[in-house]
Amino acid sequence: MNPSNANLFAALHGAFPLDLDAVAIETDSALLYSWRDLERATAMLANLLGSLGLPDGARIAAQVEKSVEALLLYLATLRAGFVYLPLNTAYQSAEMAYFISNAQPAVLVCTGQNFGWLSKLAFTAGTQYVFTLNEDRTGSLLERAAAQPDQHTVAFRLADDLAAIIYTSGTTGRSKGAMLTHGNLLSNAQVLKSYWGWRSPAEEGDVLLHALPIFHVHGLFVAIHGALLNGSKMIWLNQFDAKTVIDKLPEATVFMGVPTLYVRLLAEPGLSREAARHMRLFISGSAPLLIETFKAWQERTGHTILERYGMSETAMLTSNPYFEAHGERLGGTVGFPLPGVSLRVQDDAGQALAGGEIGNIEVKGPNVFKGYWRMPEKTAEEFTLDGYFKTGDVGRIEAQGYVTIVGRSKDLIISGGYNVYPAEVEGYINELPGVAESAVIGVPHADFGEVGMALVVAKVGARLDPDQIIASLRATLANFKVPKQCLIVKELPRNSMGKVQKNVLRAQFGKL
Ligand code: MLC
Ligand code: AMP
Repeated sequence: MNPSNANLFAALHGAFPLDLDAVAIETDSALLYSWRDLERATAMLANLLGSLGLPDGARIAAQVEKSVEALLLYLATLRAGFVYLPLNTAYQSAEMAYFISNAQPAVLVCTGQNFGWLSKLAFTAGTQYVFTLNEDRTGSLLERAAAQPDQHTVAFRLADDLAAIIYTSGTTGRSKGAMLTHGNLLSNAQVLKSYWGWRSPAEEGDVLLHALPIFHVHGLFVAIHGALLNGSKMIWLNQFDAKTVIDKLPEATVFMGVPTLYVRLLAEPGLSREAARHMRLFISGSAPLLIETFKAWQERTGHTILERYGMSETAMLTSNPYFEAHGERLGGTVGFPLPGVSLRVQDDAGQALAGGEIGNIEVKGPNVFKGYWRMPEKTAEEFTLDGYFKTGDVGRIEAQGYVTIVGRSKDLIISGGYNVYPAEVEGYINELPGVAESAVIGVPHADFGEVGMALVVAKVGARLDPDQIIASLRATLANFKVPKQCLIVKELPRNSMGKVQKNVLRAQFGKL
């Protein structure tokens, strides 16, 4: 028997409602896209990609502002069977140079404003085509696609074929591309569809209020696949703005955010039970949700936020229950392993720990990625001999099965839902003139949850200016990676092995 088409787009497309003229996406600037528009536009873009003579497995990289057209490019890439590579718009030239040289995309789509330097960079690295796409729907990508037919047969793909590469920074400072397959993404989306009780358009259909960036797992996969696989309308905000979200809540039923979005919404007097009356579900993830935020949200809106836990390498792993029959939604926990996900807690020697004991979280399941792009050794290091992926998160499993994350074994700062690897930032600081060494630590922050602080030691006889260090980093690194504070210190505390004791630094400087 021939295998069926496991292309993720085929499943999303199969879930489009019968009424193709119904609204699929409504933007905050009152643009309406019907399901037919999605169908035709993805066909035209897929035909454009297909007309370029690209080899199987070609990467289509995009560094563009959030827009519905950027979403269409993602869907068209799946449809045409290529591999999507989304890149945060905050990335600067050195970061982009690395991603492009490492991923070697055949096509790069960027904003018109960045075309000059990015196309030079991409062509030098062997990229064949560079198109532009702007927030206002101008640019060569759509111009070229407009001449293409609006019919397209979805490319045949196996579940194990690559659908996307998501770069996540590494503990050594070099980013790694997590390779996600059609099967990884579809299985995860299907599990979440039933676990979170998505309501079909035939009943009182769900409407997703989409306010997250679309270059990471949360906004691109969890939110978008959720809505599309359910044939649900999306209200689309190109940027997060707390007031606009509150204005739109009465038209929506589902909202997903990182904790910072909930903190900012709580700061708005307009957030009330009345504003959230129509909502069915608020979901939080990507970073720890403080119990104060969880409780404040319950008090102000009457809704209990559902917290879940995931990673770029694995998509979603655990979730608090939606249905009462599955249990209570417990603040401070990330809920239960999702159906199909096997999650265990081990000690450093690889021995299973009893319930309630704190250790390393390891996972296995159809959602777990295929490996790091062109890094077989790194991939092998991150898996156990019996095939579990080492998340780098530290936690415990409570008696009733709830998972709690208590920390991380990886040296990582999560700031406003974005990951910052201290090693990468320290690498740049250490190259600055007059710097002997540095340590970047995460310190608590009311808005972003956690932010970076740099502690820098000067070379003998050198004088360092903290503002100058911050200014230099701003010119090189994505803005969210730049430490919010820099202090010059005499020395860094070290243990007997010579390793910098970041816990000591956090205890000393964390409250500043
Ligand atoms: C912006 N800034 C940040 C920051 N975002 N600093 C630290 N951390 C962040 N996350 C800084 C900018 O550098 C700038 O500083 C100032 O804040 C204002 O910038 P802005 O662009 O106006 O900020 P804003 O638009 O308000 O963005 C904040 C935000 C955004 C919270 C809306 O960060 C965001 O959308 N975060 C969501 C990230 C996300 O989707 N993560 C999911 C990863 S997937 P200055 O000094 O220049 O003024 C994942 C897996 C999973 O983790 O489980 O989901
Ligand atoms: P990323 O590499 O951007 O995919 O980030 C994944 C990391 O985010 C995980 O390894 C966790 O450390 C963290 N994370 C995601 N969701 C949660 C959550 N609900 N609570 C705590 N940490 C989380």
